[in-house]
Amino acid sequence: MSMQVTRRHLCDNMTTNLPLSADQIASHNAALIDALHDDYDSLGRQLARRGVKIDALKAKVAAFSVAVPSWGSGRGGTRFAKYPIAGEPTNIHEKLEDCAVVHQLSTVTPRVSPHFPWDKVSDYGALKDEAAALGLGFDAVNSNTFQDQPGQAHSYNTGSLASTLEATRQQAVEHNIECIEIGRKLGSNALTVWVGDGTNFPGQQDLGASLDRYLEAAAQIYAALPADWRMLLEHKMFEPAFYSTVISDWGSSILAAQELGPKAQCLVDLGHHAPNVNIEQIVARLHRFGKLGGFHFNDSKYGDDDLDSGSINPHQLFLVFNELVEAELHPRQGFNPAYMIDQSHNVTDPIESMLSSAEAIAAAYVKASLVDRETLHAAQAANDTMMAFQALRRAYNIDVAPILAMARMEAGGAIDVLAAYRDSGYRARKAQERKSVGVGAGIV
Ligand code: PSV
Ligand code: MN
Repeated sequence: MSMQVTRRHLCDNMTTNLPLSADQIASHNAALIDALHDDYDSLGRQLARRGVKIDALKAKVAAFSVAVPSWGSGRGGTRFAKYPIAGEPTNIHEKLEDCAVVHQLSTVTPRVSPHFPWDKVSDYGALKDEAAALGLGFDAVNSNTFQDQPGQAHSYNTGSLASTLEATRQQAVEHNIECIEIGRKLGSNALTVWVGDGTNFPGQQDLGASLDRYLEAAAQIYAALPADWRMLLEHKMFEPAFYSTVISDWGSSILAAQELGPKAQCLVDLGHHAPNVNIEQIVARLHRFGKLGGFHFNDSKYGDDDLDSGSINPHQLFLVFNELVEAELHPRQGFNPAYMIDQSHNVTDPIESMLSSAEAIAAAYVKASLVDRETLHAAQAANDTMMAFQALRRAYNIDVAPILAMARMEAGGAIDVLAAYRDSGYRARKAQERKSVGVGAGIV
């Protein structure tokens, strides 16, 4: 679930059904291997001059992983429209297959975070085996009380955990408890709870009482958590509620997590903040109080755009990882964040977007690991602002691509993930095999 977990090697005994041919990846790599060694050795010499061992960094990245969202394998669209592509997955089995392609090429995404009821099946034991045969495990399970489902007894049009209606709140609690039960069967150990509850008009609801209702309902879910599980509270400032949301920011989130208990922690989705908020400082604060539970990585220009990680502001991603590496070195009350991608791919092939994002996230982690912390801390202590800033800048400016590529290749992945994916002809094959997705609005 985190940086501490060693990446699953692709030749695992359980892995019997990989979607891409290992020979094809190897022959693709063969054409690039000499250039990679050249770049890796040159970078190794450059880093050695700074006292950094490149192989140690490579080992760090080899142990790093981030989960992919099951819903990220489809063309999400916006609330206005969705333009599906041929060969897009229409069920969890096909989504897993696509996530397996991402992991096979990137070797950095060994787990999938499922969303219910979107990913409902009748036999979760069989689904776990199916994932294992594809080289995958499951990460945090996500509940969905922000949409009505066919046949549902009570609408969420008044909210869910914070609804004024007792029966609706109860239904939302039961759904979350069902998600925990499903997650147990899948081998997960965390539940991510994001609710769309909130208001669109001043005066629509009592701001204090709605939080009371949320806390009371969330406590019932918390009580159903197995001993080794965590409940990750995801905050979001706006959308679908545009005036107030119940868990609107990291302040509300940490207050709720503190009230619920030690198994409740906060999840930071990079798109869920007010514009220009200092997210890296939020990360440091949450860690300080033992409440940093996990991440939803994505990027944005304006709001919750759900763009690919690192596509708009890779420097912010680096600064977030700078805090995470600092936290890793100084664990305080423990440090085990669940790293997940949460994106909506509107105009790209979702597999390509997840490959690109996984690389951007891993790059930010390696760059943050490259920061000379002794120099940084000494400059901070001496109030030498410029040198402290330069300690970060020097790490950020290094092109770490050869380290990532070498770690991938050694784990059975591709040196050039996008080229290998395109050469594989995977999507065109799936376009022949899979039924087409209907048009309509996407997820919010
Ligand atoms: C809400 O915007 C969110 O970030 C939550 O994580 C949801 O579960 C996910 O997106 C999918 O809609
Ligand atoms: Mn999210």
